[in-house]
Parts: sequence; C-alpha cells; structure tokens
Amino acid sequence: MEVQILGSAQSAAKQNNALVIKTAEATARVWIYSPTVIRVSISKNTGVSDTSFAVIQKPEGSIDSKENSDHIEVTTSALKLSIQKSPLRFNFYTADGKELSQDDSRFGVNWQGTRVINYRKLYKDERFIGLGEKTGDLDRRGSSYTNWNSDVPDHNPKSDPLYETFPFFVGMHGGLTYGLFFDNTHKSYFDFGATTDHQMSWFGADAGDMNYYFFGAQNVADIIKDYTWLTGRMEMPPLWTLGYQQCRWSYMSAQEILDIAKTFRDHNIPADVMYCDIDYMDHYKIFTWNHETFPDPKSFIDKLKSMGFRLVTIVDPGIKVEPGYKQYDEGVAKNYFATYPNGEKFIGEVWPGRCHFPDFFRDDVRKWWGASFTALTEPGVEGFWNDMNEPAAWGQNIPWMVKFGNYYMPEIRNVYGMEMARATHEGTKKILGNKRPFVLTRAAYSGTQRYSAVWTGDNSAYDAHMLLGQRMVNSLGITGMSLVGVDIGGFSGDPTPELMVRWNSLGVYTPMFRNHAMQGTKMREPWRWGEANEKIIKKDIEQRYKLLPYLYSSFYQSHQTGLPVSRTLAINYTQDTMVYNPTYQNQFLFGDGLLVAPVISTEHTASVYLPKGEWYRISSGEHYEGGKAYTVDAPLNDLPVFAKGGAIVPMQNIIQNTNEKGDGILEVNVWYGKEASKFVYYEDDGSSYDYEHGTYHKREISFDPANKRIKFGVISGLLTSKYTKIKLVLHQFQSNISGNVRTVSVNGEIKALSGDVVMFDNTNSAITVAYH
Ligand code: MIG
Repeated sequence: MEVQILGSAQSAAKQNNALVIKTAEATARVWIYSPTVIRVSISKNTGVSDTSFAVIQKPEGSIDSKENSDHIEVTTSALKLSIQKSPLRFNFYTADGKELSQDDSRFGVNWQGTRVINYRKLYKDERFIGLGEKTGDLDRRGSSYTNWNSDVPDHNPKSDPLYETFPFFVGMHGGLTYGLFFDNTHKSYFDFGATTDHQMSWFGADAGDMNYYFFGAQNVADIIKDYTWLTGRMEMPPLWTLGYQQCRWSYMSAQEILDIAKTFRDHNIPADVMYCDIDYMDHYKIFTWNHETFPDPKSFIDKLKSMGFRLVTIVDPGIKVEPGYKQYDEGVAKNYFATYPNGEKFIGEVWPGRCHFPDFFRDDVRKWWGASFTALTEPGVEGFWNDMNEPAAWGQNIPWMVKFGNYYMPEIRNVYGMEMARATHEGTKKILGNKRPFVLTRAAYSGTQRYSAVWTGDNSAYDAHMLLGQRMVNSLGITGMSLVGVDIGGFSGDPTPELMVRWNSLGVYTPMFRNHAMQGTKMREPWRWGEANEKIIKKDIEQRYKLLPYLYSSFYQSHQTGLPVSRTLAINYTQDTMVYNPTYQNQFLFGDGLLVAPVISTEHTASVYLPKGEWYRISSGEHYEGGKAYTVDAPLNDLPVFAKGGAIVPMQNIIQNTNEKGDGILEVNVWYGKEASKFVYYEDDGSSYDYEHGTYHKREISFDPANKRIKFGVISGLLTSKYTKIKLVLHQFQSNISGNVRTVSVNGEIKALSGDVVMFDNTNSAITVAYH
C-alpha cells in the first residue's frame, strides 16, 4: 500500500468562483457557500466532478482571498480559512482569529492506498456530536464509526454500522463550535481520537475525494441551520403522521387490520395510522395485493378511512424475477435494473426469492418506480414505507462490480436508500396531486430529510435499546432528520408490560410515534397489557393528541430552520458539561419548551439534570431551579417531563384521530418564567401543499414578564384557524415566584380569571393579555 501525504502548493489561482491550488499529488479547490460555510475539495482527478446527492446549494459567485509567501487567506464576514502552502494545510478561524479547527500539521490530507483521509488536530477539551443514526454515547470523543448502510437486525447498543449514513458532525472546544460535512458516499470512517492516542481526530473514505463543507457558526443551532440550508429541509408532514401509528409484521389480512382499527375506536384510544407489512402482497411482489387476504383493497381502505385511519404499506426494492409480473416485465424491457459490467442483470435473494434491483440512480427508473405506486394509491394508500433499501439481500453484500447508473456498488451503496425514498416521494407526490405523501425509509444519506421520515430499524425489547433509540433520535436531529421514530416496544423480543408502558410514554415525545413488532412476537396493541396498563397507555396517547398544535408548530420550525423536534440538550446547552454525562445524555428538549427525561422501566425514580433556568414538572407543577441534578419520582404513569420557565405550549382537547375537528379551543399553556420568551404558532390544513402558497395561519405568541404581558401577534397567512377560542392557562403565575395574579385583561377588557384560566375569542388581530 502506498501512503502519500498532501505536499506543497505549486500554484494557486482563482478560477471563476473557486480558488484552485495544485500540488504534485492533487488539486485542491475552495468555494465559499455562505459567510459561515466553506467547501474544500481535494481530488486526484483533474476535473472536479460536482455531483452531490446531498447538497442543494451553489457556491457564491466570487471568493475573497489574498496570498503572501507562505499562506493564502480566504475570508468571509464570519470565517477565515488560512491555507498554509508548504505543505498544504487548511486551518479555520473565526473572523476575529479564534482557532476553530486545523489539519494535523504532519499528516493533513493523505492517501493510504485508494483511501483518502484527513487527520485533524484534536483539542484537549474537544467533544463531538452528530453522525446521525449511530450507537454509543452522545459525546463521540474516543469512539470511531463506519458508514456502510447495512441491514442489522440484531444490533445492540454498540453495533456499527447500522442502516444510515450521515457524515456530518459538530466539534466543540474552548467555548467554540464548528461543523463538518464530509460529502463522500463511499464507505467512510470517523475517528474522534479513538485510535490516535487522542492526538488527532480523523475521517476518510475508501475512495473518492476529500470533499468537505466546514461550518463556522458559533452555536450548534446555527450550525444545524446551515447544514440543513445546504442539504435541504423537510416539507410539512401530513398531520395524520403525527398521530399514533400501529404497525406489526404482519397483520395478515384486511379483516385483521379492520378489527384492530375498530378496537382502537371501541376502547377510545386515539390512533391515526395502520400499516401493512410485507404479507399484504402476492408472494412479496411489490405493487401487488394478495387477493385472498386482501380481496378488495379499495373497500378495505374505505372502511379504514370511515373509522378515521390512514393506511401505510411497505415496499421493498427487490423486484421478483418472474415473467408475467408487470414490474418485472417492464423493468426487463426497459433495462431498469442494476447490472454486472457486461450488462447481465444482477440477481439477489430477498423475500420474494430471486430479485432484480431497480437502478434508482437513473431519472427514468425513478419516474417508472414512482408511477408504479398507482397500484397502492388508487385503492387509497397515502403512506409508503421503504424497507430493505441498504440494499439488503440475503448474504448482505452485493458484488462490488454491480452497476447502478454510472457507479459501481461501493460508490453509492450509502445512497441507494435515499434515492429509493426520493423516487417514492417524487412519484407519489405527483400521483397524489396536491396531497402530501408520507414516506418512511430505513436506509438514508444526508439530505434524505427532503423526501422522507426515517426509523431506526430493528431494535429490541429491552431498556438499553429504548435509551439507545432516544439517543439516535436526538442524534438524527443534529443531522437534519426531524421526523424520526423507533419501534415503540422494541421490534424483536417481547417487552415486559412495564417496558411497554414506559416506552409508549416516551413515544408520546418521539417525533414519529409508531408501535411495531416482529413476526412471532406477542401482540402489542395498547389493550394487550391488562386493564391498568391500558389506562396508562391510553392516557399517554391522549397526551400526544393534546400536544398536536405544539408538535405541528415544532415541525414548522424544522421545515423553516432545520432545527429538530427532539433536541439533544447539547444543542441549547452546549457548554454545560453535565449534558454529556452518561446519566443525563438521553435527555432532550421536545420543541422549544419541554424537557423529557427517559427512564428505564425497572426504575421508579429518576436522576434528572435540569440546565440553568426555571423548570416545572408538567404533571405536578412542582418548581425546580435549574443548573442542578435532582432525584424525582418516575412511576410508570408519570414520565418526568418539565416545562421551561416561559414555555409556551399550545394544546387542544383530546380527539380520537386527526380528522376530528375537536372543540375549537386552542389551549395555550404558559409557564411562568423570569425571562421573556416567544413561540411561533403555526397551523395549516395539515394535508395539502396550499401552505406553500400562503394558506396557513401563523402568529407569534410572546411572554414578557417585565411588562406582565402575553401577546398574540397579528396573523400572517390566509387560513382561518380551526380554533375559534383561546383558553390561556397561566401556570405558576399564582405563586411567590411571580407574585399573585389578581386581574387579567384582554385587549384592555377585564376578564374573569377562573383558577389559572382565561378564555377569549381567537381573533385575527393582535391580542394583548395583561395581568396584574
Ligand atoms: O427482513 O418487512 O426493519 O420493520 O417489519 C425483515 C418485515 C424485513 C425489516 C424491517 C421491519 C419489517 C420487516 N423487515
């Protein structure tokens, strides 16, 4: 194996909007994408190939640089990239000269055989978060990871790699923050000091270019905003996907699914979604129905709809080799499948038996795939679950010489799932017209948030897996994926009733709330756990439905800014070392205002760390001064959830599914705080794309304790809210912290305060509530 280390610059010149530097080994290029985003690409190829599956932005038109005898400096208003010429090294600073990140001065960028690696300076106090769906701790310092999308059914809290690739991390040291996205789709590696005696951190890939984007914003939220600006943000999700989802491998017939759906209604347990796993198909042939067990898909789905349920069906990529099967015949006729270099179609075995694999790297194939969904949409399916798209085949590894588009398998394995999700999203969006499709994918790459939700694959029914799942949800949030779920209850194995109850209560605070189980496990639905447990599960699911206005507004924030709904505390409390403590590392903010502390099912008290500020347990109203750890009660019917002082949390009454109108009252909860706060309330029709053309209802709600005011700003958007009244609930305003509230006026008119509650009309004009 040959080892080559990037040597000295031989020439440097501006070419259009890039700075191009040549060494004996390679060509380096630098582009400015924004004041806080700089791209560096170092390639052995002379021509730069500029395809990216992830990036949707273009560089700025010009680059600002100046050169002296030993350095070239590229500057933006926020960043300084100091490029050392001999040997060529890339060192990043803030505009005012604080050192953010440097190449390792000895080894910098190098090639080890075909592998391309970047060794970087590791700071003594440096921590790392990110990489999306990865096991291990929140702080990734001292750990190493591989990206190679894989089907890992029996993974444990240490397994690596898993199903998804997000080569983006945030580094933090000396009070500074930076982000780095390594946009290389080959098998890739990240090592945060694990193998280098804490001398260096490094990342690299089996082949391809050293192609990265450096983010220099000085807080984690802004780095996430920049990363999602670069790679795209999610569309507004269909409202129904935020309800409770019931899945199983498999409900075996239409009748079984209808019976389950009816039982939800009979028990008054809210739910929105039922799933068909692989057994709805005829011999696992994608885009077919088993006509014995699902004799009339349309009337089946109509019945589900009449009960207020939506149906999601699974599709795998593998197309069964079987002449006479439509997708097979069409795919063969048009050459839509992945091939060996001589043109022979690749065959891998999966559920249907011998299969060909659609080449999702071709536009025509994506269009064909997308159009095939009419077999599902015509009877009324609205959600499309993409499984096995690592891609998985029995025996796992697809031969390296198999071609997809212009690529061989190792170059794009990590993107196959994303391109399948893209084909599914684009195709179903077209078919459904103005209706939002729901796509859920298991494999993913950076940028997948533009097309699909993800779940964390085949987890297991034990406590450590529940906690791992939460860390992965939080970590996926750092890498742009906001609509994320885990199999509530654990896919394989049977949860104890306690674990089921506990996990369900955490599911309330999981962006996508789906109960799913493997074939052969015990039935999992809420009523299978005894009456007392069913009561708790029901109450928790009801809490989810009450929270929908808050949750939907939080997804609007994801749509607008890329900030996730479930946020590791490292986003807002980056410099607080306690949030990385293994005891507290699973805690997260759910939206702007709520903090959730996951607790295992065998413990009925919890050690909880509350960061600086005021906190209130939402179930009891109890007040906690932040900046401290507490031991709190955590019985199975009361997961520790805290509202931040100043939290503004709009809620609604309990409905049985999101098609129900509810009582028209928006319950706006405000918890007293010493500092001013605000919340962007957002509503739209929950199902169409009209919001892209102004049909929404949005206003800022703000709390100003200094002036004793809660303000509902003017409305923007064309939609009239479905809530005609506002019920304002003032939590802990009657206390020695706030001073007792005696009178409340709404737009100057004195209102009756009954307990903590004041009611008024939800008018389109600004509303000022003053309390004295
Ligand atoms: O080989 O479709 O992760 O959620 O239930 C297993 C059957 C295939 C794996 C998915 C799981 C799904 C299962 N699938």
